[in-house]
Amino acid sequence: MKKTLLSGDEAVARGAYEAGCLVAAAYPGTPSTEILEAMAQYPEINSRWASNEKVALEIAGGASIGGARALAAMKHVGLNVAADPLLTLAYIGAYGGLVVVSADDPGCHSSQNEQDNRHYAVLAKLLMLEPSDSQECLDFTRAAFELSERFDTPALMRMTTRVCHSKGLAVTGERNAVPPKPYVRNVKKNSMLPAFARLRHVEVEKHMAALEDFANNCAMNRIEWGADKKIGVVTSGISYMHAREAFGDTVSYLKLGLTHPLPRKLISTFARSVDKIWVIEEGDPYLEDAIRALGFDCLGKELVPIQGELDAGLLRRIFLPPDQVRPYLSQIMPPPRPPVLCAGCPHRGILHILGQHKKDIAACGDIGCYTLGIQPPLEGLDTAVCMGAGFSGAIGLSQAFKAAGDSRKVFGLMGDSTFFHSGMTGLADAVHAQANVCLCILDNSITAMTGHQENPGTETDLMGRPAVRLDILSVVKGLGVPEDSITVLDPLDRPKVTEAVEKAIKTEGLSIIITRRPCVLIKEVRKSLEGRKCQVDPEACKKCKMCLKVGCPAIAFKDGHSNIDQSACMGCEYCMAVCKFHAISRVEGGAK
Ligand SMILES: Cc1ncc(C[n+]2csc(CCOP(=O)(O)OP(=O)(O)O)c2C)c(N)n1
Repeated sequence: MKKTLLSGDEAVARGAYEAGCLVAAAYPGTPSTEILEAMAQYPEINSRWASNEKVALEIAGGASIGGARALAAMKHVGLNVAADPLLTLAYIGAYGGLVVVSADDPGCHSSQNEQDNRHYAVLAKLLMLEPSDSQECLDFTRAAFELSERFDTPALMRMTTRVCHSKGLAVTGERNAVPPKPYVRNVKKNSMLPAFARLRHVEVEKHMAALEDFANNCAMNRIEWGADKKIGVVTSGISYMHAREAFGDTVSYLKLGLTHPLPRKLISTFARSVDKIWVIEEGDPYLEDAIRALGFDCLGKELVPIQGELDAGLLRRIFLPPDQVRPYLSQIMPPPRPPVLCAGCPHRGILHILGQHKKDIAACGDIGCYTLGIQPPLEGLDTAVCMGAGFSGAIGLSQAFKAAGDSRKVFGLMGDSTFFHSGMTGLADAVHAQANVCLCILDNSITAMTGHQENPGTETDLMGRPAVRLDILSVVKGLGVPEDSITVLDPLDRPKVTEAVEKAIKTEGLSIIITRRPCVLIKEVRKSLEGRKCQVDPEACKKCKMCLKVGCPAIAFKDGHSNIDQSACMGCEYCMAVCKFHAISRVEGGAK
């Protein structure tokens, strides 16, 4: 028996490895990213970053149809992108076990919403498992592959940030090298034409009924009796850990691990055995609604918040009398530190210039590091909705402006990874509709915000294999944008970016700006910049604070003038281009 310290994400990867998974695909997104990064360490599994979550799930679905055990992982909003194949793969079922991991983000640590993806299990009619710790992540993933094949359904592993990122000891096992099943052409099962889909739906309902019987009796759903039966807590996932920490053995628990289909018999047995039911769950009243539908009264969302995360201290404050609540939080809180673009970030240049033109333009942003350019002092963007909306939203906004007689030019911005994820389709529409927009692709040669994952624009893939690098300029031209409407430039070249933006404002119709400069945190880039620093001459500084407007974390106003923190400065020199008084210079002796 070997115990290993694993995060929940690493434990899912280990569980998939042990279950004999052969194919894995994902699109990065916190808190799910580390699952595929960990899977890439097992050469037995063909792991890759897909260009988006729909593609990832379709790759895994194809592998399952081909008889191989397969996994697709994504963050919660990624499941929206993958929802189309998800709901139909539920009808096709699983020949090779098919596991879909959704990592939800209660509290929006790094997401644009707090959606509770347990609803997807209901909507798509899927088996759903909710692990509470790393051991369960490993064990449940192994079980998910087996149950997926046994009940002919994709299995949804629903995790949340604290389960994904907390580390715990997990007992690891050997790999069960399940060979792929022989491929069988079976159009009635694998082609969801209406006539076949109607028949498959009947099967899906049968599988769900059989799964509910299983859920009522499986070890993943268990009653843990406490000191007495006055209070019965119904809970799942991380909420179980918080409840245990808050109440220990003073209450009884119904700990649910297989949460779709819900074990209604088991819930009823538990509910009848206790005097009062507390439902402790993050997010929506998923368990609570089911309990009420069974005719039991309970305490849930009238006390437990729908928004944000739970913790043991919060649960004690909610459920225990004040004299039993001991202080739980530290009295000293760290000062708030809102996220900002890194020192030397190439996106800073174009965002700064767009911000300076904010009266003449509106700019639709997207999801990536550049989203940080919405906030002061940059204020270079007006909107952020979802991946891809930077381009398609710009088309709609420009049409609204036209209808309103508003002459402002609309810009749309996104990064290279987002362009491959869901920007190319928006661009196709912009070309087709002859939209009056300027669309900007901020190519920093990597998927930066989630921690530098490969994408179709990189020369290697997740497993370090050589890959075909797609050239964004060629893609843009291939989608029908004439060469004279495209400007390629360095985003920190202030005069050129200013000229390109001002030209786009004056030009009617579609124009494209592609900015090219690699993320400053890429190891080789960082190394090449070693020793490159800028400094302020206090005598020459006129205290105009223009350099502070670029929002660089290395620049601060101290001792009556601007200062550059040498330990943070990356020597990008954008502040030098902004200072009208030439008070900023390169530190002599630094690398050129
Ligand atoms: C549908 C969806 N999938 C994944 C994410 C997570 N995510 C946020 S930003 C980002 C990367 C964006 O990369 P890129 O467009 O290249 O911009 P960069 O961060 O490199 O500037 C990802 C994957 C998300 N928010 N939504």
